[in-house]
Amino acid sequence: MKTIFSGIQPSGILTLGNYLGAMKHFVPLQEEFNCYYCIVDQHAITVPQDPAVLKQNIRRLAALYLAVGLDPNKVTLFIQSEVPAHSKLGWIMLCTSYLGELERMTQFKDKSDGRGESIPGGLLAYPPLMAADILLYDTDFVPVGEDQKQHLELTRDLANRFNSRYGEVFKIPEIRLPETGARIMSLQEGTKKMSKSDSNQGGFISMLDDADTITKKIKRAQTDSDSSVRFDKEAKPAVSNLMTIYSLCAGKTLEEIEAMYEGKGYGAFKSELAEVVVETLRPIQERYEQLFHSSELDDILSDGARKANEAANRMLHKVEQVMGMARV
Ligand code: ATP
Ligand code: LTN
Repeated sequence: MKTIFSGIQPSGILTLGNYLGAMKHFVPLQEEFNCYYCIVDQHAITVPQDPAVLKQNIRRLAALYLAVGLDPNKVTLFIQSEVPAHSKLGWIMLCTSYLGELERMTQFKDKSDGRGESIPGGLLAYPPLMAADILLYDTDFVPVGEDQKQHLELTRDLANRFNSRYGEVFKIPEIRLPETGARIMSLQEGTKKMSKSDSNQGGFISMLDDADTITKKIKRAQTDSDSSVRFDKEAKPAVSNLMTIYSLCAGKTLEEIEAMYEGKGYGAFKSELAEVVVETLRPIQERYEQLFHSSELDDILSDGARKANEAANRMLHKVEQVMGMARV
């Protein structure tokens, strides 16, 4: 059986972009693959986090993973910091990296922008830690959104570099991008990806937003200058983004959506889009509420950490052996 690994940061409440670009695709994969899904709290602390909020976001993310339909009997769901091999291999991967390649990462440049002399070192070390996450499990495929493409390429480079120094230890993982929805854009700024850490709340729909909030955010979403509901990423990026969301939530093609709203303008389109999004999130939110407060959630995470530790320690040991760091 081939192996899947993916991670999501508990750096806020997940957005519709996280769901459509990543989490939604995790569910069918559990039927065919050996899946590891991780709450990457050590990645989240690369920018300052409030302890109480972080704690809550970790639990929220765990509950959401299950609420979308992941089955703990089929997948290993765990918290990164509960598996120390991640930070140990992360250090080794950092030592395998070159400063130049880390400084070239777009996410590093975006997140360090405007911080002057106070750029946290963790932002630079972020991709080697992500490489460690993936390489610990002999991963074949990594399902992520498009923003992670560069990090995946670096992971492959680091794995190859390590292998050519020490022998074939790591499997070289491949990225798996969704066909559509790999990059859902902000509702307010069409050139920025929808992001849970956006300071502009109107830019994203959170997976836990109530119906009123979702409707308001969609009504206020940016549109393009003419009033036709037509898909054209270049000329009409804002409406095309809303149409992508519609298509993924309702299971309709873009052509079907164009036909439905021909001659109708944005008003009708937006109010029906709001309904479609509310209905997509409603069953997830209901299951989420039950899971968040359950002790079952803790049992699942403990069991996940146990299974992940077992697999990760095996790989870490192999790495330390070839490097001359293990006594046995
Ligand atoms: P942050 O804003 O804190 O940097 P984020 O919202 O970008 O976080 P991550 O936790 O880093 O989210 O990403 C989780 C997964 O969601 C990744 O696979 C990522 O590629 C995907 N993803 C994030 N934003 C989008 C988006 N706007 N469209 C599609 N996929 C996305
Ligand atoms: N960098 C990713 C989160 C992440 C991840 C991973 C994704 C950390 N480790 C391993 C896939 C595999 C992000 O920002 N979305």
